[in-house]
This record gives sequence, C-alpha cells and structure tokens, in this order.
Amino acid sequence: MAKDITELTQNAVEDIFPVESFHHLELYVGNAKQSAYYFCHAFGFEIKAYRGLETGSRERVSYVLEQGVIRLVITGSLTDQTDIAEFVKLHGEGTKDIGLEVSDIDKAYYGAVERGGTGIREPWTENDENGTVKKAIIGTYGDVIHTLVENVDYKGAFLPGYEPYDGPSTAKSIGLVGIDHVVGNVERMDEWTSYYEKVFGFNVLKHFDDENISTDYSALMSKVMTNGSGRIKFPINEPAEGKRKSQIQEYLDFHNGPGVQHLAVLTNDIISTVHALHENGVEFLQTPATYYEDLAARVGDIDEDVQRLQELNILVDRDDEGYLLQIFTKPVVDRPTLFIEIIQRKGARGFGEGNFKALFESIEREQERRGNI
Ligand code: TYF
Ligand code: FE
Repeated sequence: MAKDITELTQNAVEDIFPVESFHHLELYVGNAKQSAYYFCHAFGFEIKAYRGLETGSRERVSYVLEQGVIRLVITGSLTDQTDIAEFVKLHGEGTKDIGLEVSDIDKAYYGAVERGGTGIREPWTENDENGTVKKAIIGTYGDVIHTLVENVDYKGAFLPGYEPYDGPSTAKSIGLVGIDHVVGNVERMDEWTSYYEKVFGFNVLKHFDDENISTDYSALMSKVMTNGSGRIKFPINEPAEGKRKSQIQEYLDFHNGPGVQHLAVLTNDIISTVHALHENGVEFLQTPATYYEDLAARVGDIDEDVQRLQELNILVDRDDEGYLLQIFTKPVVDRPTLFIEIIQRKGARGFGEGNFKALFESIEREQERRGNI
C-alpha cells in the first residue's frame, strides 16, 4: 500500500515537459521600427539585437528588446508574402510566439507531439560564430506558437542570425524584471486547458467561473494553467453570457479568433514603475475613487501609501499568503486586443481576484466608449 502511494507520488511529480523559463515573447507588428521605439521609450526596454536587411534577413525585420530577464522581439514584414503580413492583416498587431526555454528539445518536442500537441516544426539546429542552439515549434490556440529553445552553448546577442544592435542606446529601465503570466482568450476554455494538461503536463492552479467574475457585461470564465515548476503561468479565458457583450468576445471579434490578451510583467517597485510609465505617456484603466475608500478594510496593513496608490490608479489584493499590487494599461495596439499588466507580488500568488469587479467595470466603461457593447 505504502509502496503504491510512493510510486503514485513519484509519477505525479515527474515533469513530462520540463520548461526552464520564458525564452522570449515575439510580437508581429506593422512597423517594427516604430513599435520598438514605443516599447523602449514608453516601457523602458533597451534594444539588444537586430536582424533585417543589413544582416541579410530579406523578409523579416526584428528588434530584440530587453529589460530584466524579459526579452521582447518586435517583428515586422519586409514583403507582402510573409506570415507576419498575413497575421497583421487578420489579427492586427499582437503576440505570435511565447518562446520557452527547454533543456532537452527532442524530449520536449516529440513528447508533446506524441501527447497530441500540434507539431509545427521538428527540432533543428542553428549556429553561428557565437555557438549553437536547437529550436522546434509547437502550436497553441489561434495562430500563436511556442518556439522551444534549447541553448546548447550560445553566447551571442540573442539567437543565431541576430547581430548586436548598434543604434542609439535607449537604456532607461522603469524597473520591469520578468514575466509573471501570459493570458490567452479563446472560444472554448476547456479545449485549451486540456491541451496544456495533456500536451505540456500543466495543472489547473485556479478556476474562476462566471459566478465569481461576472459584472454587467464582462462575464468570463478563466482557468490558470501552470507548469511543474510553477514558473510558467498561462491563464485562459472564455467569454460567458452577460447582459451584453463580454470583453472576451470583443477581443475575439477584433482579433478574429483566439490570441494573447495580456502580458503581465513583474516589478519590485510598482509605484516608481507606474510613475515612470505615466511620465512616458502610457494610458491606464481608471479606477473609481470609491475603490480606495474601503481598501484598508479589505486588504489590511500594507507598506504603500494608499493616497499614492490612488493617484496612480494601482489596485491591491490580499490572499492568505500575502498581497499583490497590479494595474492594467489600455490596449497598446489599435484594436481593443492586447494590453499590459504591471504586477508586484508581496507574497500573494493569486491574480487579483478581489479586484475583478472594479477592474471589469472599468473595462466595460472602455468597451462602452468604443461603441462595442
Ligand atoms: O490574469 C488575470 O487573471 C488577471 C485578471 O480579461 C484579468 O490579470 C482576468 C481577465 C481579464 C483581465 C484581467
Ligand atoms: Fe493578469
């Protein structure tokens, strides 16, 4: 009996898809030069690497932006024939690739495909004078992919094919340190949460149904998927019936199907990060003053000055392990699709459940201004 349990436990903890960390996030855009400028000057990234005509890349141009351990690749098309041009035409600008760093690419790729994952490209090797990497591609919801990267011994600026960027420095970090989670909007949540369970061995960390989180219009269901190490978190949302159009449905309509809804980035000092973002002209969702009236009663003692949080529109939520602070930008592209969340965790491992009502009501005010509900 005891032996069975031990065996079971060992099976349960065996990670069928060991992921080290996020490797990069790649956005497909209409004009990489200008988008890169926006992310650098508004969000404090620095351009580290580049590929384009000057480096022999005749079809795609990419700027690799860094801050903390975040690597954001901004890619545009140099012809009308690429998947980039097609993506941007259909979806508008948005996230194409959630790149994952793995230690054993063959095991990761072939295992995933065997378990029902969509194989897009089998493992291949790339190298240049700076070393070697192995890559492979697995598909996920919509036109989003997971490029798997195994770094064999690579020491270059980013990946083979990229050169160090030699343009003017844009280094003015606003304190973003890493990626907390990446959220997908889909038509059928369970289809994609099972995909992450089956193919990648992820587990459900949290489940929010429409009862928990419906306001007048923004009804949605959400499950947070997490990998074995807990380092990668992928919440997946589905629209639910509300009085009028769900914010998730608005996304699906404008994006023309499933895709990445928001990127949540970590800071260790949200007040100074958000202050800098305001100075840089980034627009945030507004929180009503009433939210801050009962904040102290709801979250108890916190280190930050509530007055300052209110000035900056920062939200707070507490769970049994601590609290978190978060804020959401308005969409950062033309269509009401992709937005950015800034989050600071002080112990809490949740997603701001206590803020859902206030947050979704401010999203609804924006939907109303856009004429979409
Ligand atoms: O990632 C989360 O779960 C939170 C809350 O449409 C959230 O950031 C959930 C759904 C949504 C916007 C924010
Ligand atoms: Fe989030």
